[in-house]
Amino acid sequence: MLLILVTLVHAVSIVSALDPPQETYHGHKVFRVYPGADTDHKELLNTFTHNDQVDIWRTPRHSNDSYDVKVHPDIEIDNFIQELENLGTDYKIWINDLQELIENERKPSKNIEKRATRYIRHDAYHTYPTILSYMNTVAETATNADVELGELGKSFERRSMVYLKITKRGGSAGKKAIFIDGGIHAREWIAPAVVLYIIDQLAFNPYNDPDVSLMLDYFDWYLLPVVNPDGYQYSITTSRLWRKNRSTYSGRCLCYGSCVGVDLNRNFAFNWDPNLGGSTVPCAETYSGESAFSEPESRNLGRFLCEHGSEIISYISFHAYGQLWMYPWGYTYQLPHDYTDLEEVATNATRALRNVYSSNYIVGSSTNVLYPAAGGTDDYAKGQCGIKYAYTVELRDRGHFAFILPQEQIVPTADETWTALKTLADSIIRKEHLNR
Ligand SMILES: *[C@@H]1O[C@H](CO)[C@@H](O)[C@H](O)[C@H]1NC(C)=O
Ligand SMILES: *[C@@H]1O[C@H](CO)[C@@H](O)[C@H](O)[C@H]1NC(C)=O
Ligand SMILES: *[C@H]1O[C@H](CO)[C@@H](O)[C@H](O)[C@H]1NC(C)=O
Ligand SMILES: [Zn+2]
Repeated sequence: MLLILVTLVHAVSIVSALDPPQETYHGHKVFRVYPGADTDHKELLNTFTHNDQVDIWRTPRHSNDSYDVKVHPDIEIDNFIQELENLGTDYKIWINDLQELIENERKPSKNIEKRATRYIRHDAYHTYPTILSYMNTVAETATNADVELGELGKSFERRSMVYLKITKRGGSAGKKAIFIDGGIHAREWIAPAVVLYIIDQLAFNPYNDPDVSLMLDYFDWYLLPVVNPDGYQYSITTSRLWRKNRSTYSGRCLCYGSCVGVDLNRNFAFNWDPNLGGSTVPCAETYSGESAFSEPESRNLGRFLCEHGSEIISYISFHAYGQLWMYPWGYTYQLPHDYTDLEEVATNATRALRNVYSSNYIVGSSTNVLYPAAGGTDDYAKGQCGIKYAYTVELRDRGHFAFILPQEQIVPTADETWTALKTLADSIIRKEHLNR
C-alpha cells in the first residue's frame, strides 16, 4: 500500500509539471464560415481541401450553421479571405491565435481540493503512461467493485490498449454490459478524461453516489479510456491537434506536411467507404485507410466488440466537440429499424445532462445530425456486432474552445456526462426489462 501511494504522488507531480506540446501554433487561426443556403458547398470545400494547411474541424448541420476551419499562418490569409468573399460566404475569425488557447488550456483549475480523488486528479489532462499506471492502481485497489485489467491488443507503435472490466463485488455472471471508450481521435482530450472519471465513480464511488450500486447491480462495465494511445501521446507531447493514429506511409505522399496516420473512426468494417465522409488521400485528416481494418487499433477494438456482442447492450464512444448525442447510421441517411428506442434513451439521457449545468445536446442519427461518414465505430457495433444502443457522443463544447477545452472544464463536463450515463442505464433497464 505504501508503495502504491508513493508511486501515486510521483505520478501526480509528473502531471503538474507537464509541458505544453512542442509544436507551437502561433498565428494559427480558426475561421467560422457560414455558407448559408445558397452557397455551393462543393466550391467551398474545394477552397478548404485544395490546401492541406486548412483543417476542417467541424461541418455545418443546417443552413444557418458553420464550418470551423483551422488555417495555418503560412497560408496567404488575404487570398483565403478573398476566395471566401468571391463565393459570397460569410465568415469571421473565431480564434485568432491558437497558441494562446493551448497555453491557457493547462492552467491549474481553482477547485483542486474537490477534484483530486484518491488516486487521480480529474482537473488535469494526463499522459498515456499516467493513465496506464492509474488503471493498474484501480485494478489493485478498487474498494467498490471487482476490477479486472485487460488488453485489447497493441497499437501500431506497440503500446498496450488497456481496458478495465468493472463488475459488482462478488456479482453473478450473465449480466448485460455497457462498453465505453474515448480517445479514438487523438486531439479530443476531454474524452479520455471523462472515461477516467467514470472509472473512478464505479470503482471507488468517491462521492458516495447512491446510484452507483444500482448501476453495478444491473450491468457489467467495460472502459477503454484511449483507443488510440499512439496518437493521444503524440498529441500530449508533440503536436496538440493531432487527430489520427501514427501509421506511416513513407514515400507515397508528396503533399505538404507529414502524411502520417489513419482516421480510425473511418476504418471500421461495416459498409466501409472512403468516399463517404472519409478520404482516400493519405494526407487528409479523415483518411480512411487502405482498406477496412487496415489499422491494428480498429481491428483490436472491432474484434473485442463482436466477440462480446451478445453480452454488450450499449456501446458509447466519446469524442469532442459539438455537444451531440448520436446513434447510427453514419453511412446512410436511413435510420435503424429500432431507432425510436435509441432516440428515446438518448433524449432522456441528454435531458438529465442539461439539468446539471444547462448544457444543450442535439440528439439524432449521425448522418442527420452531423454528416455522412462511413467506417465509424458505432455503425460497426450495431450493424456488425448486434449491440443495440450504440452511440457516438461529441462532448463539450460548442466551439468556443473547441478541442482546446481548459482543464477547469473537465470536472463539470464529466459530472454532467455521468448524470446522463446514469439516466441512459436506467432507461435501458426499463426498455429492455432487465433484471438484476
Ligand atoms: C436561419 O436564419 C434565418 C434568419 O435568421 C431564420 O429565419 C431561419 O429560421 C434559420 N433557419 C434555421 C434552420 O435555423
Ligand atoms: C423517458 O422520459 C419520458 C418523460 O419523462 C418518460 O415518460 C419515459 O418513460 C422515459 N423513457 C425511459 C425508457 O425511461
Ligand atoms: C495507423 O496508421 C498506419 C498507417 O500510417 C498503419 O500502417 C498503422 O498500422 C497504424 N498505426 C500507426 C502508424 O500508428
Ligand atoms: Zn472525434
